Amino acid sequence: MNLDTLLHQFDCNNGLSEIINAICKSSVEIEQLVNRVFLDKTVLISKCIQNSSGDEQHKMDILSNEIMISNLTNSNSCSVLISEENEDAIIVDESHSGNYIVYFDPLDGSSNIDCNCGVGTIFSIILDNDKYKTIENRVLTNGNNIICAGYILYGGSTDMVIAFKGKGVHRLSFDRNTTEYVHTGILDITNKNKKVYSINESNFERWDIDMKHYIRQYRKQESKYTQRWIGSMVSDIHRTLLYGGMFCYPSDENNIHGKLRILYECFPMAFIMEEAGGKAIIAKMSNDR
Ligand code: AFP
Repeated sequence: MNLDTLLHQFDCNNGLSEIINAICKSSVEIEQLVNRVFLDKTVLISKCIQNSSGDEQHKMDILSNEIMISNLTNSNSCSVLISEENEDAIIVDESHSGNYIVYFDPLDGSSNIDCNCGVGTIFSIILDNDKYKTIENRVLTNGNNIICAGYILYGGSTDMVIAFKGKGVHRLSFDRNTTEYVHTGILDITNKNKKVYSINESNFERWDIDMKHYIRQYRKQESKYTQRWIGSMVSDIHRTLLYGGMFCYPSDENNIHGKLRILYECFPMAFIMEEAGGKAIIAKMSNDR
């Protein structure tokens, strides 16, 4: 089954399938950039400026962001685009405007790109219900309004994982010969039982007492857990979905609100995890990120 058949099966209409196709088209273009990263190294991974989240922005982040914005705008289905790489929300011109707000991180994990680690594009989509309200009153304040979220992992192969509300999580793999995404499975974490905990344990000394206590349970010999941390959320979540286990990034003394961005990383990944039968938990909520 290819992507079009899947979208048809799920009655993705009113512009939703156009948005997903625009994200797919973008992923194919971003994939080509990622593949060429060592050939055009000086251009593609040269460091640039800090983005709106305070992260260092690479040329790759900027190019990937431009690709996403251009394809999503041309889908004629989005009213607002909210990108990790842009300070402000992008209001799509009336002539191209549609019914949905799309959130995205065009290239998450880009600080790992120099060593050929899997990086990814993360997105989530909500219906733009009330265009008469100001943008501040229309954007996502929790993950419950998401109708579709997913990510594309640019790794050994390029995989798209996409979740629709109430319809589970689907994995599609990009076939470079036919240049199509092909359905390669339904992801259900409930029948995966590898004992892996995924956390940046080098922050241990900076966690609060409860967090230390929680992780010590995994460390115990009898727990039989092993630890994995790539440091690229898309790769770490992908492994967790496929094998089972847990992923977390707690706040610490240096990052009192946590490191991950709630709109671009936490909400979409929590949505995917829950659709796959898993749990997503937030211990402390900050309004800042
Ligand atoms: P970059 O996009 O700057 O590489 O950040 C990636 C990320 O936000 C997320 O994908 C990882 O899970 C997390 O940072 C890794 O953080 P540490 O470097 O602190 O392990």
